Amino acid sequence: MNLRTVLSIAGSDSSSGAGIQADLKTFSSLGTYGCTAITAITVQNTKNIFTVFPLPAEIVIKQVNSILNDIRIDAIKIGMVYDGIIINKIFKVLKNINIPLIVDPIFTSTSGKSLLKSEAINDLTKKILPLATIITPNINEAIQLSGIEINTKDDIVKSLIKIKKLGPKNVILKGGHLLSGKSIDTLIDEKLNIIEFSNSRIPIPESHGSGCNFSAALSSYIAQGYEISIACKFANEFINSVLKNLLYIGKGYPVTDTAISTSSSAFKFRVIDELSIAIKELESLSGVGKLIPETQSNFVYAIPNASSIREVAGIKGRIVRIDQQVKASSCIEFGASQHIASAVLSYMTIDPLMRSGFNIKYDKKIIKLLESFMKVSEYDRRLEPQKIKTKEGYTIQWGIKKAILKNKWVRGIYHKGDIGKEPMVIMFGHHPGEIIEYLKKIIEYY
Ligand code: PXL
Repeated sequence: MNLRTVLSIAGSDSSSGAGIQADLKTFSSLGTYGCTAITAITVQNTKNIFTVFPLPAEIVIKQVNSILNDIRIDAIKIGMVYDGIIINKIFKVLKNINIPLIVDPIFTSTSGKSLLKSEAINDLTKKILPLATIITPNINEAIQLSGIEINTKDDIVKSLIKIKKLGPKNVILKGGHLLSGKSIDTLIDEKLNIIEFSNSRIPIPESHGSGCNFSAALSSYIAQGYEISIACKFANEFINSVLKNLLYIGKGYPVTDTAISTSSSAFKFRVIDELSIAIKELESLSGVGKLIPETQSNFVYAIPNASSIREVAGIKGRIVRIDQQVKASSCIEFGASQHIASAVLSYMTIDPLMRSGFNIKYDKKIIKLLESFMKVSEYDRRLEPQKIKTKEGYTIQWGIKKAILKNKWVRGIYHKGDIGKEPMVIMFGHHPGEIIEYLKKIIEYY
């Protein structure tokens, strides 16, 4: 693999929402290799930053040099630098090298803690900003750098022009903090063109780490060789997609975790792959047809840690009976199944590994066969409390939990129906391949 690389010079965040930890996750998510030089260790959680412990400047520089002397670095990102001594040493190294430099001018944290000593602001502005290929202030940082209050689009442009005069080749002002209907990032490029990147603003509370993730994504795209305006557009789109998956991992600010967002996309790919293999095998089995209920079947598979139907893949339409065999009536899609997906999601609240499900018809002989090789449990739909019955989709959740409480580790759960409701069995497995194995056993003796 011919990987592009980014060196991040930044602070450590023990809660991993921002700083070095966030940078590394974003670099990897976007297919770049991240190296680090840690400037300071922060003691923090999602609520607050308790301590900032700067490392000796020589140690910071030794980290930078050890990387630059060994690895070809395609972009350098600067985040929290904290004090003037560190900034001056970084300046001495960077002024002699010609690698794209992305600077996130970090002054304070979301929670309001100072991340740059006030006497060091001048050093950052005078020494580091003139070396930058691009700098990525948010609204507050832009106000501080330009001295211009920002209330309107005009103010943004005025502020950008003033910041550009400090020496960076390009400036992108992140608009996430602007309380309008849209999140607009505004770029002033080398030729003084003003370019806007807009995305519908996601109505979210203040989050921790989105600024670091934006500049880390921008650094990755620049390292990969994209020109500045394209890299900005991609970074804007990336952050917008990540903000849809805010994580309430602690008791304070939600965090943005770019690696979790990317791994859930990867899980989706694997789930579709495994489910489609299982469905091919299902369609090749002779004798499955007679197990299909009147209301037909669905075969579902959830991604790890799924909590909504959109995270459970199933067959759009149903699996239909054709004589002795079955056929999927359409393709695999996330969110395609209501009923069987809800059953699996309910099971997953008790055992998160039980991610696959398939329903077959109920008869006494099938239950006997199932009981010969798996644990089976039942629930009685007629005993369902009235207030649950009237809520669409809740019966199955109630029933599955009831059946599991009766008999732990069950793989088969059935009910004998209710007025207008066909009796049904649902088989559960860790993955769809297990369910295919159950089906083969049933067919053999049924
Ligand atoms: O989001 C700015 C930031 C950068 N770096 C570190 C941080 C923070 C915010 O808390 O802790 C280490």
